[in-house]
Amino acid sequence: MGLQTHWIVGPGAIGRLLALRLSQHGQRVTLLGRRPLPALQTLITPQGDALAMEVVTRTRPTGGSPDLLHLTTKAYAAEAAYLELASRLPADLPLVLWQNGFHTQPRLATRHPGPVLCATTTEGAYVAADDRVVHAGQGNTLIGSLEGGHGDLARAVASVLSTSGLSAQAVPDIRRRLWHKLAINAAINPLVAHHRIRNGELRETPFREEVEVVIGEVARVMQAEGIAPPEGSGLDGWRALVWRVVEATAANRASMLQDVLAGRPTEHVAILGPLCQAAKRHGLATPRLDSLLKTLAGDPP
Ligand code: KPL
Repeated sequence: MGLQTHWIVGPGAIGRLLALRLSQHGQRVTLLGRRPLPALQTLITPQGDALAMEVVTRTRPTGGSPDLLHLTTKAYAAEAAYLELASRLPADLPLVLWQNGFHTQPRLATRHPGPVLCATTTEGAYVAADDRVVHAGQGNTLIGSLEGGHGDLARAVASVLSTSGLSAQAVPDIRRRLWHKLAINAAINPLVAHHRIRNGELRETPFREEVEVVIGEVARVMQAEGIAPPEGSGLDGWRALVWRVVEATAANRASMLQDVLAGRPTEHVAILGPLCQAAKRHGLATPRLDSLLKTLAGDPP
């Protein structure tokens, strides 16, 4: 399957990392954003090397359509970004969604007529300046379609990414993998954003208690949705997963806290919304998740 030209919509950390790694390995990339960006971009590798390269950066696409469209905006901006381009996209164009949470993915999978893949990544990256992205930590990316189809396409995308230095695999159960990431994000991000603390502080009183309450509610929703934790089972499996990530990211400011501190909107709707809605569908009470959703909607930036 020939995948050589990529439009990447959303020049945040993951969008730029993708753009620069793909460009570095000979793929033809157009990086699309709301404002003009310098064409000369530098990638700082995990080893500390600075790789400068020319990337086509545009505020709107020009020329023919690509082989693949990657949507790498924040979750709350994804649908609007897609709609802006939709009229000029061929009906069979494959779309890769890189958003957190589980809000955008089912909505765009229904709306887009072509194949839709979802990606979840543990690559660590941040934008250091308008012309510079730091690939801080090598991670892994999983790709698949929500209904488990389009296996050849998912394998082709994973292969292009892996060849470009971003380890990736096609998986038949991306829905489950997205909910795993969502469980981690739901247990960590809203609390650290609300209390304005680093991830590791969640281990201390009084936050530890709050995390446990959230994990308990998340575990009940997951059970009702038929989603098992990646290791172990039930509540203990979810607790082990969340506390392992808290430990591993103890010194970090989570993405939602960074958004709050920068005065940007947060992804609370994409992360907490699907859990609260699933709870309602199953007749479960999730008072702590509901109140975090409400609080974050009203928190001053
Ligand atoms: O993914 C994360 C984020 O910052 O968004 C972590 C650190 C794992 C917490 O949810």
